[in-house]
Order: sequence, then structure tokens, then C-alpha cells
Amino acid sequence: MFDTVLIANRGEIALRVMRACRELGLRCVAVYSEADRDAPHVAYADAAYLLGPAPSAESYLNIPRIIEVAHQARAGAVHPGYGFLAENPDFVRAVTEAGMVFVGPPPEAMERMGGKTAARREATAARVPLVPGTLEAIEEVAEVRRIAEEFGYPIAIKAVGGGGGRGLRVVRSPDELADAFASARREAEVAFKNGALYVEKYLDNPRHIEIQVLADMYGNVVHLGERDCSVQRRHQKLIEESPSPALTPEIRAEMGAAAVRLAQSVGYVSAGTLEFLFQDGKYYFLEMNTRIQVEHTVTEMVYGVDLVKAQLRIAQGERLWLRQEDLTPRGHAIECRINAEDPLHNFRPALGTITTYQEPSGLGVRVDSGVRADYTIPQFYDSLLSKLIVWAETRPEAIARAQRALAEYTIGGVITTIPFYRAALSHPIFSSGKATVNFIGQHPELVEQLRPFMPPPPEPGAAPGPEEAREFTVEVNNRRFGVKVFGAAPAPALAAGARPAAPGERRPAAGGKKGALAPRVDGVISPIQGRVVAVRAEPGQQVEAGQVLFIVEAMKMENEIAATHAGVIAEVRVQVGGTIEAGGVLATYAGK
Ligand code: MV4
Repeated sequence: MFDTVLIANRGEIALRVMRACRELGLRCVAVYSEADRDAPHVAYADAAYLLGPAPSAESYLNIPRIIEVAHQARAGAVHPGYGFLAENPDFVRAVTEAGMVFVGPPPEAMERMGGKTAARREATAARVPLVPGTLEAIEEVAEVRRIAEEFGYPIAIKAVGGGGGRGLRVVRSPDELADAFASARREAEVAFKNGALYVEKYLDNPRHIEIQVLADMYGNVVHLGERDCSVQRRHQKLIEESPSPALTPEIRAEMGAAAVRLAQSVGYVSAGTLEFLFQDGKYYFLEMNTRIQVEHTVTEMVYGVDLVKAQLRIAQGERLWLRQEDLTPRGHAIECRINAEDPLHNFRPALGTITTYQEPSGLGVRVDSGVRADYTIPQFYDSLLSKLIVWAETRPEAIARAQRALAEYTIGGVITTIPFYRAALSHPIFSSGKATVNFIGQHPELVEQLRPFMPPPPEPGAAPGPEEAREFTVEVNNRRFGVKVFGAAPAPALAAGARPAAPGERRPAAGGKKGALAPRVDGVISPIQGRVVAVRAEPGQQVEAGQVLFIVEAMKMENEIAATHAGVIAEVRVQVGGTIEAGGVLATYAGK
């Protein structure tokens, strides 16, 4: 039996897992990158270890280093959170071979549900309805053409290794087919190093509805109803709710039973989610997420079950204590993901330092946050700052409560998605419960409607001065300690002009080392590290300020990188599929 859990993650989910550990009397060990020395999850833990030296997402992906730290910290279990290594069967095996418990499913179950066509074959075997389509990869365009004739247009071409909408092409007529097939293949090869494609009938206006399951080690599986995650943008979920306004108790029971069958048939253990499309009263299995998800919170609120605590208890070998007949949703819960993104500019990531920070509270309000006041958002990770979750007896009351809480929420210094939610929750399509996956795309007026909710721009020079109380954090052999220093402060060592970055201000990588050494170039700089997924610049091209020239994908988020000023492009230094460092030069301008 384990008494110490290492949390191989950061941000709000690391805190969420640690809270569950505390309640179970388990010690929690945090890990962190150099960019995260100051992060709240590090301060909360019973012990914290630096993964470093890379100040990037790489740290949290370094399996040998995480295992090494887990040994040092005497961890008996590892919880992966979501993202990073959560669905990596090699990580599960590394944890198990180190003699520790992985808080999640066995690697074999992950693998059986990993490939899209494999998951479709498993669903077929478990008699779970699927979107009509192929169960194997398709090699030839002629074969796709034949299948399209059989199902009728439109069809969707999808990547076997796919996810997040990449490699997805919608084909509405035979003459688009050859081009779509070729471009889907190219994108899949780059994104997943697997060009295999398959075909489905395309549903034009579905909802995204997913079923939460919990399974123990002994083959017992229950479902905890659904989450409706239809409000998305570019395959990033924004609002999630439970129950779905579209489901009857009968369909919920039927979808739940289907999800339980499928989870059971692949030997699933722990918390998992089965994604479905739902249209015209019918449901179709899409894929399984073999992890705890960001939006697990809404299920917790309406089912009264702590899903992370459940994961930990299941990992300790406990038999499932929940009976399906006792699991009924009560009331309504809505989650809004508070991202550091500018909803007025295509939800582009916003960097900066959170100056003021005031969370809403009161009856039915929950905030799962990974930030605080005086916190500089590292540029290396996804843009999720916190999650606002509200619960109320009915859906209209939950919407009103969410509006009340959003109005109480103050985040100064960075642009967030809060104004977007204030507009979206009062939109008649959402409030009447009719939103589908096309909601945001089909309602561009939402962007206009959020303008009144945008916070005023900050006053210049309002940066805080040095504090009286001096608290330091030191690392001794990579172990973290908090130190308080009393008495008179020595002469200030801060260089003149040192101050937190202003909102929107782009600073070179933390530490300033790169910035100090790198020559200044007149170029298009990537503020983040990631993979280049689109290049829209070429040498000799005249570009305008604000024109999007590159798309860089980091942590599953696509980030548009625009020209900072007008000019002529001299050199394009990256190509699609390549990677770029934070502060790296994507293209240079021709000199004047
Ligand atoms: C579909 C679909 C319609 N028909 N498949 C997009 C990402 C991938 N996980 C599944 N996706 C879709 N697959 C068929 N046969 C529509 C989508 C889709 C979507 C799905 C869930 C949530 C948001 C979405 C936004 C656009 C398209």
C-alpha cells in the first residue's frame, strides 16, 4: 500500500490531485520545471523536486528523471494528471517496473483504445454504435470513393493516429476527394508520424457528449452519466456541463450501459471517458480518453463523487463501492475554462503577470485554479489558468450563478476568456440548450457581444514595488525548502528597470540568458516553444502588421504568430513539421 503520491503534472490539475491526496492522508510530492519554480502547485506539495534543467514542457515529459525523483521522494504511486504522460503506456510500464503504482488504467487497455480504428473495432465487438465508416485504414483514394458512394456525401477522412481535429477533412463532393485525401495524409504523417487514414460518414451538426466511467481492478464498472462539451473552438473545449440538455434519462441509461460494456471489454481500470457524437436522438462512439479529464469536475458536482479520490482508492486495490442504481444526477453543473487567451483576437494566447487576482465564491461556486496574484504565466504550457464550476438545482439557475460568479472574478494583468463566457452564457442558443459543436463558428456576433465585458486597460507604471517581508525558496540537492529571512535587507540587487512584464509585453525566455546573448534580429519571433503546423510567409512577400504568418502548436493548442510590423520577408527559417524554441526566429524581415 502506498502512502506517498508523486504528481507528474503542473497547474490546476496537480493541485486538484494533491487535494484528494490530502483528504486520503497521503503525502504529495510535486515536480516542477525551472519555469515553474514559482508555481502554486509547488508551494502546496509536502515536498517538491526540480525536474529541470529544461524550462519547458520537456521537463514534464522526461520519464527517466520523473522515475528517479519518485525514488528519491519515496513515492509509492504516480498520478499523471491529464496531458503530458497521462496516456503514454511506456510511462505506465516505467512506473510499474520501478515498483510503483500508476494511478490510471493498465497499459494494455490504453493501447487497445489508442488507435482510432482499433477503438472502432473494439466498439463493434462490444455492440456499441459507431458513426458508419471503416474499421480498417484505407490505402487508396478509389476505395474512399467507393465508400463515399455507399454512405453518401459528406464524408469525413480521419487519421488513425488522430486527435484534436488534426488530419480531419470533410469532403462534400467527389471532386474534392483526391485533394482532401492527400492533404489529410500529409498532415497525419507530420502530426502523428502515422499517415494511416480511415473514413466515416460526416455528421453535420452533432453535439459532443461524453460518458464518465469508473472501473476497479476486479472488472466492476459504473458510469456517472454524461458531459455535454459541445461549446468548443478549434477542438478546444470551452464550456462543459452535466447533465446534457439533450439527453433523456432513457438515452443516458442506454449510452451509459454502452460505455460500461466497452470499458469492461477492454479491461479498463480507473476513471475514463468515452466520447460520442449525438445527433437527431442517436449516439455514435468516437474514441476513449484513458485519463482524468479537465472537465471531470461537472460530473463530480452532479453525482457527488470525488473522481480523483476514486482513482486513488481504486489504485490502492479497493473494490468499487458505488452501485449503478444509486448513481443519479442531482441538479446542474457548468464549467467555464478560464484561459489566458484574447477572445477578441481569435483566442490567441496571452502572456504576462497576473497582478490582481480575486476568485468568486459563495453557494454553489467552485474554482480549481493553478494561479494566484503576482504570478507570471510561463509561456511553455497550455493557457488554462483556472476553472470556474458552478452547481445549482436547475440549468437556468446554474447559468445565472455562473454569470454572477464570472462578474465577481477579477484577473488583472492578463487577458482572459472571462468576457467570452459572459456573452456565450447569455446567448439564446446556449441558454435554450441547443448548442452543437458548430455554435461558436456559426455565431460570430458573440465576439461583438463580449466587448462590453472586456476589462479596462491597466494603468501604466502600476507595478508593485519590493515587499517588506522577505521569503526565499532554496533548492538543496534539488529538494525545495521555504526560508524566511528577518532583519534589514541588503542593498537592492535588482537592476534598475527590473519590473514585471506589462500585459501583452513579450519578454525573452525567463532568466534573460537567451535574450542577453542572442543578437537582436528584425524578425518574426515565436513566443512559445512548439511545432510549426502552418507557414504562410515566403521570402520577398510584403506582409502587414497583424497578418498571421505562422501557426505553432504547443500543448495541443494552435497559436497564431503574426507579423509585428509591416515589411518584406527576407528569410523563412522554419518549415511545416519543424519545431521552434521560445524566442526562436521564424522569419526575418528584409533590411530597410
Ligand atoms: C466528426 C464530426 C462529424 N462527423 N466525425 C473533430 C475532432 C475529432 N475528435 C472528432 N471530430 C469530429 N468528428 C464525423 N463522422 C464532427 C467532429 C467535430 C467535432 C467533434 C467534437 C467536438 C467538436 C467538433 C468540432 C468540429 C467537428
